[in-house]
Amino acid sequence: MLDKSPRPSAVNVPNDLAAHWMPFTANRAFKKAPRLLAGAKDMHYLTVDGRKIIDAASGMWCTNAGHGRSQISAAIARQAETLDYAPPFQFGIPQAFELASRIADLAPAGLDHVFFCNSGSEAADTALKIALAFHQINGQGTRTRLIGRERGYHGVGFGGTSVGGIVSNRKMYGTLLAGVDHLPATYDREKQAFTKGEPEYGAHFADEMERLVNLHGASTIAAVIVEPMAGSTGVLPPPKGYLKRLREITQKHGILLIFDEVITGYGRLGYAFAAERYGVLPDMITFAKGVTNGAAPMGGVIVRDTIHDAFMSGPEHVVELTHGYTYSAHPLACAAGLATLDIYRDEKLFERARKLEPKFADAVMSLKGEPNVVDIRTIGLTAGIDLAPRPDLPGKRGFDSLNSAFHDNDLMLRIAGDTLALTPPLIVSEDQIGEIVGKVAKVIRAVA
Ligand code: PXG
Repeated sequence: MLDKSPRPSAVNVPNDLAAHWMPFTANRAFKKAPRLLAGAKDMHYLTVDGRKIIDAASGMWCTNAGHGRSQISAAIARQAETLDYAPPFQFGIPQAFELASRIADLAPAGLDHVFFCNSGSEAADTALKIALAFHQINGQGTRTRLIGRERGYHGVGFGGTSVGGIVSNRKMYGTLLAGVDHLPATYDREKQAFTKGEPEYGAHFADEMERLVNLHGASTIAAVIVEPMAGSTGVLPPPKGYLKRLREITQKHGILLIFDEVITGYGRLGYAFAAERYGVLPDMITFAKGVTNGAAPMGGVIVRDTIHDAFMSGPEHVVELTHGYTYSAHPLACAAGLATLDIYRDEKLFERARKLEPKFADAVMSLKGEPNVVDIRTIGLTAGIDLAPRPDLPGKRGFDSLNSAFHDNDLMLRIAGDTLALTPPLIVSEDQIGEIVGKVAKVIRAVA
């Protein structure tokens, strides 16, 4: 039970929730009306007051196989009993090598090596550092510029924040990394509104990469990082042909292309990775979240053999890449990852997402015409629903939706400003899709 005993607190809250400064949360509002979770099973969370709420967010884009998978928790427990921790520098555990091989097998051919870390943020920073180091050992040390994209999200490290394209995440943190530039976002509501899947309009946004090359010089640019589908800023599917064109331009100029697949990896778009869906081979793929079904923190970077191999020279006793984390390839995360990949394979969850995609898209698109709905985008088992902002209060209608969903409609969704994001576990049934969409309609009416 929640301890409600009075304690001195720095802020005026109704209970003892003061000490925990919550991440990316409106803390004062939360502590006045907490959204507290106590359990989870399959498609549902259980609240501390005993309500069962349907999870239309996979927690936070993590639990693609649904909650409370005993195969995963048993694997973690077994691993904790057998080998709780092992140093990942200069020592190894078999599970880390096995998991890396399994992940490389799922990735497109040529992406054969996996560097482990603990989160999507670390994965982004790791990929950017590998890109810089690669050019240096490849004799092209002038390639130091990093290119991101407006409305991109690559976590909260200084690297990821710098290449990220969300002003509120950037503006408080000084000058960030030097030498970073951004592509424009790929969204144009007038031309794309209410599209299922990849919009026809917008491949030309990739040509902006040529403009950046002309501005800065190809010999100064190390890498471009993009999410194949921008998730955090409200589900922006890539325009048809956009990613292919970005690949062609980067390849022509010797610039590495990094796909941030923290959200799109492990089935969200119906494939192991979006790179497969789009038939585009990047130089690196970052992943996190779904790799362990959210049950243990883990992230990583899948690297092209040519890049990896370039590091494997020099005296053999010398560390080839001076980078890594105390918890890289943590035993509990490796155990969770192996059990998770078993479930994805045995239950064919990526294929399931692919099959459900048209039904999911039709169901969500039926919300067109509800009050204040100005756009709906769907892709894989994910959708973004844009609500018109309340006058002079951007983000308030979205925030009210989160609360209406949780407190009044037994629904968990994600919000990005005034956009509602739906991204249910891939085990969701057709009936449950209908239930979720019905609840979302009620939420939208409640905040009208
Ligand atoms: N890259 C991408 C594409 C992400 O979506 C990260 C990196 C950072 O991962 P970590 O593990 O460091 O948080 C993310 C994280 C949302 C939401 O509501 C999305 C994320 C995190 C929190 C909320 O859309 N994505």
